Amino acid sequence: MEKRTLQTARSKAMFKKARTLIPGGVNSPVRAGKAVGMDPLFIGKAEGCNLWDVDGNKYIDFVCSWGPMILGHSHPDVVSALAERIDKGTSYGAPTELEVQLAEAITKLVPSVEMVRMVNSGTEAVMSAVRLARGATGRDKIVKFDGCYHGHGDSLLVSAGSGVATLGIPGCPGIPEGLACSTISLPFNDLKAVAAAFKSHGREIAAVIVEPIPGNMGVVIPEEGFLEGLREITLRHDSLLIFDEVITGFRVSPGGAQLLFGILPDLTCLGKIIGGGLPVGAYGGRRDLMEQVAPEGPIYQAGTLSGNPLAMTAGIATLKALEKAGTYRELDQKGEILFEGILKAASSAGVNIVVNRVGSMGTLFFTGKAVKDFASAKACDTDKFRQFYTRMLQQGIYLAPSAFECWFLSTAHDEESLRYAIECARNSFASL
Ligand code: KE4
Repeated sequence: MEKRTLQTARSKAMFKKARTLIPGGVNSPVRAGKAVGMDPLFIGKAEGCNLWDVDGNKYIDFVCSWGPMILGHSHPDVVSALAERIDKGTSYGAPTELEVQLAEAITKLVPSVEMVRMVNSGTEAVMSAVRLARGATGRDKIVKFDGCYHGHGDSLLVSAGSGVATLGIPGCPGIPEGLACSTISLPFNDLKAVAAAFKSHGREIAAVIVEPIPGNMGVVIPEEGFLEGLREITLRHDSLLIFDEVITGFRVSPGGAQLLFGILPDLTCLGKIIGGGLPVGAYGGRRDLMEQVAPEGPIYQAGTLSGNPLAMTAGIATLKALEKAGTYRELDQKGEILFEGILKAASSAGVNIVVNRVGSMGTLFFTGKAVKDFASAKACDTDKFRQFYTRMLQQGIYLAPSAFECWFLSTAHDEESLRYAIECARNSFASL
């Protein structure tokens, strides 16, 4: 493989200054690249499936801003909708027709969502859904799963995935013991453990929250009957089932994982794609639950910029573009081309990898064994991942700097970019 040493002087200089002003030089830890031993690149612009860093290096982007950019960057429909809206003001702190339009689109497409509240991030969506579940049931305990990440809300930063797993942070200082002990974290795909938890604490458990297809320990596929089992056991104990679809919502189907699997949770958390790259989160579900949220009901949640007109505009334009016939079949086909090609390349290089993929989200694990929960994900060879990551970046392939994240594809990734990525993977495997 021709070794291309990236010229990143401007990124380095920016990072040096950023570190004097921003913790770790980044506004979100996983971007720092600590896990792969590299300083972050500062991005100057993005278009389609490409990013350019501030030194002018071009990359094919498989991070897609950690999921939101399912149409690729600077999609013409999104850009023109924002351009048309921008001179009408950026924020009013008052209701607009736009938030009603986005709410209508979400409630039409996501099977279990009868009513929805906009917030500004996935974390806020999860925090609000958990508070609602606790308020509606009068119970305190929450069940989550090891390796699942539900944002940085206090109750959920227990045995979390994503950046917490990437940085190997054991627990997190600053979370009151009284709160942390209200969270029970169990192995994903382990219904027996769930049954045991309900046997011991059933009447205290407000809700089970789950990423229906986890993306934060890398992609892990729910085993046959696991999600159905969660639905059944929560119903039996008058607990609520919360699907955290911040990643899977509008990613794996027009109605998320709940449409794909035909399971109706009581509450759903959304984010990423519904903002089209601008800050949007949302939580919604059964009307009888959502009507307990202020000002309709007593459970308080609020936000200065919730329903922001520009964010709504980008979200509406994104969901509209995703309605194009065949979009999800095309995304799935692209995912298959990419990961089948990478599997073949690894096999011919004698490198053991496992790929877990659903549609246009997937993860490559350096292991010869199945990856079905956090323990098996953590057992993978992260050192090999680090080497692979570096070699891919040197060839112009931009991956998440963590073994515990997803590769995301967009409608902007064309056959040529996928073939090139496979070629780069072949070169990288050969030099491992
Ligand atoms: P945000 O608060 O970052 O918008 O969403 C939190 C969140 C909630 N639920 C799920 C399933 C999520 O994946 C996330 C955030 N995802 C991570 C990456 N896997 C965001 C990247 C980052 O932290 O910078």
